[in-house]
Amino acid sequence: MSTKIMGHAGMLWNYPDTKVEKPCDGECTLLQQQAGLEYPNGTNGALEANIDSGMWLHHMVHFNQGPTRWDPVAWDYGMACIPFYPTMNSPTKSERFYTAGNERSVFNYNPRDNGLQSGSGYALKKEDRFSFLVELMNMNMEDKIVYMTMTYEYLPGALPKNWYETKSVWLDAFQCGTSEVKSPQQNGSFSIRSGRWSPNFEGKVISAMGHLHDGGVEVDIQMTADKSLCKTQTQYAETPEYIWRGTDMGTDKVATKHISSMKGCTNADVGPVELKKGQSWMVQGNYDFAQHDGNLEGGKQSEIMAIAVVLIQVSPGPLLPPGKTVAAPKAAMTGRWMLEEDGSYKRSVYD
Ligand SMILES: [Cu+2]
Repeated sequence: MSTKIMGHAGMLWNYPDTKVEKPCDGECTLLQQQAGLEYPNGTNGALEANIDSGMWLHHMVHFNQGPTRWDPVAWDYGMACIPFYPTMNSPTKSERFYTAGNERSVFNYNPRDNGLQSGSGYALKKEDRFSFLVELMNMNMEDKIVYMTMTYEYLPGALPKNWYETKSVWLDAFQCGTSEVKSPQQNGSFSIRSGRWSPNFEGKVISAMGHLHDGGVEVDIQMTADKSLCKTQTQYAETPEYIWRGTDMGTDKVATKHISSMKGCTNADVGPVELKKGQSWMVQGNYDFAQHDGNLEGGKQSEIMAIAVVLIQVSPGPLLPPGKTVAAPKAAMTGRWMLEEDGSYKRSVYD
């Protein structure tokens, strides 16, 4: 499964692809998925396009639109949720269920591996429509052709008997904005965090995936003000593909070692935990530029992120959206980090 993208020297910024092939036309159950980036014919024998050859899967968001789809967190923002626009989606008719940065995280919808007796999966329906929002970076001076790939493991047909469906919860330091936050510091350690989210459905927590930019140390996912679900730590340059060996261009300095995976919020790590109404969820991204170099643009730390997607197991059948009305645009700014005139960073007043 692939989508052809023309990469030019520089950035392909939030490219919407609304014609994404699904793994099945009718019903099937996704067990696992992972995004990737590949060259059409391989470069130096390698098919994978990664930082060692100057190609970066900066960010991708996987949307699913359909009659039973709605996005639990973006629901509170309604039409004020910007990322849904480029792909002609809306939080009341579609949901963000998968995301990846260059670390190419695996989402495991069925971690228990009990054979076919019981399990959980993201159950696709015939009416579902896939779309991607893709951001790629090419650090080479010449154009490159790469394919963004999506690899699925799935069971054909309807959700097996005694299985549960999954729902993804998207927490973000700049929820419903670009997800990109201006780094509040140029050096040392600091944190960025989202506003609080009150669950509007209930289920069992399966696992969570975190996303930070280089310089990031860990993602702390909190269920309530005094209880952390788990912390997921960044791993850097575990394989040579994640090491940049190119030369810097002026004041643009790319880090040598890049995030290659995140560890710490698997099903085994989180244990039996429930997502419940009355909790107040939050994601915090902890950064330390003294421990890990960030990427400089024009001599300054480039934009950073703190995202967590929490996978929840729910009973099969359509999960109804909450009966409340969509919030007015002003309330939709809740939790947004605002850059003040003096260069400092403050949480939005609507928080
Ligand atoms: Cu990112």
